[in-house]
Amino acid sequence: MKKYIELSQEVQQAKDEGKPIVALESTIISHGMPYPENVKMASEVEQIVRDNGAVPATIAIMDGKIKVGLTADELELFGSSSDVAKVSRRDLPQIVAEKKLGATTVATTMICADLAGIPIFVTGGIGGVHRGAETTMDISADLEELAKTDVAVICAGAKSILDLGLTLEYLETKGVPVIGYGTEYLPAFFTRKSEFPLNSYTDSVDVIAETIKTKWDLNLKGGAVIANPIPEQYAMDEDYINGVIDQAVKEAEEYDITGKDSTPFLLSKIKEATKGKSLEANIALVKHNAKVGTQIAVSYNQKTAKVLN
Ligand code: PSU
Ligand code: MN
Repeated sequence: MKKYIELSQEVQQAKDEGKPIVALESTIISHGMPYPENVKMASEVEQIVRDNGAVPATIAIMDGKIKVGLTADELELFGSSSDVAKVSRRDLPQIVAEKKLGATTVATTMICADLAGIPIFVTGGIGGVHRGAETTMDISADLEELAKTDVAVICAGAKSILDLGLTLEYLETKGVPVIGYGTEYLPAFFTRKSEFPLNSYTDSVDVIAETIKTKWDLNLKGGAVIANPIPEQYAMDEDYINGVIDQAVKEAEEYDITGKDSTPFLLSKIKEATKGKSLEANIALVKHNAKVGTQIAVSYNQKTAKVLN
């Protein structure tokens, strides 16, 4: 196992010193945003993590290794290369074995973070049950991962490219807590709320950290979703963005886009149709998640710190 994992110096040192670490995914960089905005976003998010008292660990696959913590040059490579595979749980062994460049999805980032002993992970949005899944069966591997891997994911909910109601139902079935941070409704990524109420919400990062810790203390396997709404000033008009998303979903059907291509296709269509406005919102919400997620990581770290003497 160990031979496949390579921690950056910064991450290794943080581990040795018992400092809080925040995992970050790389599919959002390679397949979720265009170059060069993606690289700029990634390095700014890393800095926000540092400024709030933790160490960032962006995760990606390279040279037959799971890299936990990337250098600036590696971030640039993953952001600018057109030759990066989108790696979900299914794809991980092949991309590692073939020593290809791979960007990790939420599911795979959870797997790798868990292997590296990092329980807190920040991203933009999770995958979920796609609209029409009752016939296509397109359900992101992210949900199954949340069911079984002990990593908490801080996100801005999920985009309404998905069926948000079914996504919540799936998470409930699998016993995955979805905790609203400062909201009683599931945030819909570009907008602060959806029509779906959450049964768990709080305004306190300490309560979130305590809840996650309690879950794992009780031996309840699996992750948690911490849903943090986009800051008000970046939120998009609900009718407008939903119209754009409906159109993108229709085009995906027309072009018969399926499988792992579906989410990246929809994201790039939305960006095109909003003339970059959606990208701006996307970047703002990831940065906000980085701040809140780091506060959770710091709190969690204090609660679980080994007493050193
Ligand atoms: N949603 C976004 N931006 C993203 C993704 C989802 O708003 O970049 C990425 C994440 O990496 C997520 C993946 O894990 O897409 C889900 O892909 P799929 O639906 O193929 O499981
Ligand atoms: Mn899918």
